[in-house]
Amino acid sequence: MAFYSRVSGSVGMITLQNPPVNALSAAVRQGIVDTMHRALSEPEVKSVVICGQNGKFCGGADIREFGAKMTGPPLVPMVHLIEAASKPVVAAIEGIALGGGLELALSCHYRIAHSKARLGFPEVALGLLPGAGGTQRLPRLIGVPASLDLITTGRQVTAAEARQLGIVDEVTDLNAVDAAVKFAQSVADKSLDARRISTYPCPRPPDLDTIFERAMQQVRRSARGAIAPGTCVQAVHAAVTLPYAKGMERERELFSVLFNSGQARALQYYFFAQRAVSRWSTASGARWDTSKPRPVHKAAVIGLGTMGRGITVSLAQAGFSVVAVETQEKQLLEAKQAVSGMLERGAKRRGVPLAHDKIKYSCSVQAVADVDLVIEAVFEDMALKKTIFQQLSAICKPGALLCTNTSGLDIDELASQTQSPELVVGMHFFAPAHVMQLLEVVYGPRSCPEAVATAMQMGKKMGKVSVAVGNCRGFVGNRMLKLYLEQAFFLLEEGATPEQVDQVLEEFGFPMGVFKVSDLSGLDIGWKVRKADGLVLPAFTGTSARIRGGSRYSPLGDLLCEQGRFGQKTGKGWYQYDKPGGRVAKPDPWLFGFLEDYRAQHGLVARRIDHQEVLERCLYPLINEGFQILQDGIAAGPEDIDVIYVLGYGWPRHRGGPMFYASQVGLDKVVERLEHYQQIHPDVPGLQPCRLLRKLAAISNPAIHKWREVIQKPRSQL
Ligand code: 3H9
Repeated sequence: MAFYSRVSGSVGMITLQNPPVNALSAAVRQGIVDTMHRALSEPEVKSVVICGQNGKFCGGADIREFGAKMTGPPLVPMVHLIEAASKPVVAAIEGIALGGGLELALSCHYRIAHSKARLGFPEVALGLLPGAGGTQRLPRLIGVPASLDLITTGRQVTAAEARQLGIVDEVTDLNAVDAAVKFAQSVADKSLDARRISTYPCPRPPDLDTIFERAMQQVRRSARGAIAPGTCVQAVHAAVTLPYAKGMERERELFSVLFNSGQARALQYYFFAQRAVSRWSTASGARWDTSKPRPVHKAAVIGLGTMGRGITVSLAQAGFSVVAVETQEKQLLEAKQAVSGMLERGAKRRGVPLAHDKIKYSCSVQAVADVDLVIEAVFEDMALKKTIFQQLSAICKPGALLCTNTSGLDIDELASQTQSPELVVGMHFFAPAHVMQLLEVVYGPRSCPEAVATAMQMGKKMGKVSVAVGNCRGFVGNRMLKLYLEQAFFLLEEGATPEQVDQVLEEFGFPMGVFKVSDLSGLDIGWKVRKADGLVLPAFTGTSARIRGGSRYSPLGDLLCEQGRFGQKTGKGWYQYDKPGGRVAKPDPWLFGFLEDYRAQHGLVARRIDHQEVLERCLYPLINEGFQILQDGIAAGPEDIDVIYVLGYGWPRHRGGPMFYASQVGLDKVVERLEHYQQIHPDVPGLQPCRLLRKLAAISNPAIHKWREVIQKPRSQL
């Protein structure tokens, strides 16, 4: 709601009250309308200040209300009421003025911001556009190019930048509400004619068409199929080309298209999913609210390859003292140089404080004796990791947490090498570790709740979104990815090309198709793992070359590696590149010949595979594995899986994540298509719908937030 008070005799104060971010719920909107009328009717009141409780102006429309029927006064008439007021209205912006919150501020006649406040229009990230006049007022205030930047990207600006752009009138380091009250008193008698932004003409730059064409191209390039950014451009276009009232009509039409779209639903689901994963729980019943993290001041990283370097940078930038260990002197020197470069680039590009002095380098594992937490980041080699964990267990001080950055090996096996298996957890970072936002925190059956809580909190301090997952081969992300990769290989065997598969996946919204990603990360990585798993057999012909453990297996990746085609690094992989290390993928005629020979050798007849089959064959087995993961209790809920896929694997955010996508497609349809493909390819693994998926599909597609009720029932009942 909104609370009304009178300060200094003549200033009516409206305080928004809706924790945690004073979002504009129906009650708050009603409160603003009622208190505005009151302030305008009280003769003693000469001016009005609008502020938010608890140091936060307003986080925008209340997203929690979006799914329900609209009640209370709408936002647009509310902002018009404020702008049309006969008494000056001043916004006192502390903390945040976002989305509808900034629109509320723009309807006021003046804006005073605290120096630490952040302002912006993040609607685009929710699949929306600023729909309470933001697309029409902002361009009138700060011009078209700056408005396009803020509205299409959702970028938030500091108070200082807002002042520079002309969004706020004053910035203060002192109490912004007190400053606003003083300001309101000083302008009490001033004319408001020049203060109503809706009456301003919209600046019309001479190169208007070029600006909009460029903006459209830019959003098309980066949006990967998301419709909101382009629609934001159209709404700003209306501000320049139409009178205000007509522009508002256009804004309403465009907002309504977005609001009712599946993409907005997906993005809003994702907004809450990303927050829900911090309220983690484990299969053994440990929980975020009952488990206390241990203090960590000093951490160590063992192994300074690509991952170890990124983790070191991330830790140092988060303010931790780091001992970085690499036993080979030459590699230590190289790593030191690389880490310095990464820190400098971080400082230059993102303004992160330089943190060279936080890192001590050493060639000896003994140097980690006094740290609170170690992250092992050596090669994916179980024997090597086991030796390191034995050493760490002997060297580290009692109570130190021992973490591994393995991307899929057994945490429990590593824990069993130590004297305190309860202090062992996985911290699975994604490359490049100082950039990627995702951290899978993997708990083993013996990991104690404090160890999980500590790793989760460490991730948060490093600016990551941490997701707690159980221990199994590949954990959540890579376990599901295996199914996706396998299907892509099978599609090549059956007649598809890497370009065709990649194109379908890129049109779906992945930044890169599966084969381009494979070339980028290096085909040899998977090859090493498959070799260690005994899957790579010496070359021989016959059907057994394509069978492992009774299931169909495609050795295509292995055969490419045998040819030295490791991807970008060797200039050849699924595609060809102009040189080793080249980035631009070109179809390779050699590969077409190779695939033809391969098919001929194995008696496979190439067929035409359509777009839909490529998509369903790649995505549905991955989704099915997601349900199996839920069934096994490896992930607590669909949100965990979706956040992992969006942040770690390039799943398009506007499709919500694989589990949300499945809920939109319809679980019965996913089951039906999997069964269809299973009938045609009975030897292909991963096509049999799992019990949980079948069960949920059978109870007529419950909404995704209801799945947990089914999942949480004892597994025997699934
Ligand atoms: C809009 O305004 C449309 C209009 O243009 C037109 C309409 C016609 N509503 O992120 P945090 C909750 S669209 C409801 O962990 P932080 C959030 O769920 C809106 N709840 O904290 C969480 O709840 P819980 C445009 C909201 O400090 C808690 O607050 N506005 C809203 O890291 C804390 O959030 C946006 O898109 C909301 N609007 O970051 C702003 N916002 O504790 C979106 C937050 O139960 N919000 N909550 O998990 C944000 O960007 C960040 O939450 C914010 C705080 C920067 C505000």
